[in-house]
Amino acid sequence: MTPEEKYLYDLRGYLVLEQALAPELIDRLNQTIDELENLGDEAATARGAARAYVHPDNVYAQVGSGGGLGDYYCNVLSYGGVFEELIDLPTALPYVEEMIGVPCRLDAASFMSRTSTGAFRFHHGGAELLPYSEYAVQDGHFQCVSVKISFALTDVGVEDGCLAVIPGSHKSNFANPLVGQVPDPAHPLVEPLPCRAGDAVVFSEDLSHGAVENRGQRVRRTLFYSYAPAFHCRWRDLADPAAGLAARGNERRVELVEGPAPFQG
Ligand SMILES: O=C(O)CCC(=O)C(=O)O
Repeated sequence: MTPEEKYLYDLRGYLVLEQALAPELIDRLNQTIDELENLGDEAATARGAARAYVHPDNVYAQVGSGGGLGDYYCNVLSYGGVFEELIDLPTALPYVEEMIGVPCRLDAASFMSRTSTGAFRFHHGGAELLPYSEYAVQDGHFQCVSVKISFALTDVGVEDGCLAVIPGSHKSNFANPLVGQVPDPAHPLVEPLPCRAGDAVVFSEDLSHGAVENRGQRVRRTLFYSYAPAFHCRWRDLADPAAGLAARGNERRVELVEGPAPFQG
């Protein structure tokens, strides 16, 4: 990270990496998702890409009404294929490693599809002590406990329900009045982060974040990859790899998925 990137990440709690995904990689990711979406639920599950549909009683999600498959998340690592290329992406991983500051691992990866009227309410950044997401700096080095990357697979304007954050909230010491609310892009505390397909937002999970309502007709496609210090466990089955990962011979990917030895030296 450059001195300016360090300063900005510390100040705001996130960095935008423009065009972190090459156009041909975006195409292959979207083609794979198209293929999976053409499968029924059972067939997708059999391929390792089980879909979890968002239900109206979800505490954080406002369910979209855009038709098609509706709003859902799905595992991507247990499918494998092109999604494995993002585990150790050279344009993004070095940022994560520096933000975590100790041996780290992937603890979750998922795909999210959100349709018209869908949104995600603000969470975190409310001065709570969350052992799984604390933002910290020690002796001039980041020691973040959870760093997430949101990869845009489609262009996402504010009207398409982009990610929204409250910059600086990862360091706040008072209750966050906006937690639990759908981000209002016009609110002075809220910063919507419109992206082009291929852009990545790297953020501390401690930052208050959510997504503004999708008021357009386009489906928003996003991949989330989440990293943590090596001593963390995985989020449920969200980082379970597809069979044969080790045999595919990329040691760094295997190490990030298995988790390196947490205490070295
Ligand atoms: O939709 C987004 O960009 C945010 C989603 C999110 O924060 C989450 O799924 O935890």
